[in-house]
Amino acid sequence: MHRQILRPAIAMIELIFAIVIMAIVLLSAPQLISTSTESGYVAVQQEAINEAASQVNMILGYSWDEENTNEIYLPSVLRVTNGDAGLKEIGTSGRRAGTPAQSYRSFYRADGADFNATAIGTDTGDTFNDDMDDFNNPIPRTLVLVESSGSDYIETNTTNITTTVRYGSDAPAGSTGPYSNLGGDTQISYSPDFDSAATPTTNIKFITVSLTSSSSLSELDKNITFNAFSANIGGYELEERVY
Ligand SMILES: [Ca+2]
Ligand SMILES: [Ca+2]
Ligand SMILES: [Ca+2]
Repeated sequence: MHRQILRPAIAMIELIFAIVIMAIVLLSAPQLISTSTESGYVAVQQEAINEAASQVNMILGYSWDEENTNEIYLPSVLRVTNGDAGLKEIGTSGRRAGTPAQSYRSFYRADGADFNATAIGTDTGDTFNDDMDDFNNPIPRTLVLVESSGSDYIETNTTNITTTVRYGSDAPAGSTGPYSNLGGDTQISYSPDFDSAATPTTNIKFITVSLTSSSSLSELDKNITFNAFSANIGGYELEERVY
């Protein structure tokens, strides 16, 4: 027997639901468009933040000072003029307080020479940047430009990236120092004060990468700063372990 199920094409209640849903979709459309424009701003900003973060990481990968750039030798700890007293060489040991005698971290290079840390900036004979402070560049460079051409973009925005490398205070924080009092101190804390400048030369270099953008759009009108520091501790070699 042939059975047929009869069903109306569309029930009135379904039609009402469909109309209501369409109305909700249409109501939220302007909101979706505005959200996607804002996420475009965020994408531009995120791009700039990534660029600044990789700039910091890139600089941290370079030699601490020009006097550490000789690739024939393992970098030595450099002498500084305005460092914390506790970070000086103990006698003529070549070492700081607390540095094991077996450590590579010495004030003397393998050939017996020792060196003073140099001034911030590029150095005589540099054909390219080869140490951290060579990247000190107070002149901002344009990082991102959102063109305002036609109706595709709403705002022209220029984000500037500024990189500074400078000497900072290497003094221990609070009353926990000095560093040389190793018998008495179980903990020595250091809090970098990136707002202050130290008279060169010290055992710490501050690296600051700032993003500045001015815009009538609050989403883009933001300043973002990355700070990092690197210490004058010389280099080390990995020992080979034979099994
Ligand atoms: Ca050089
Ligand atoms: Ca250099
Ligand atoms: Ca330099």
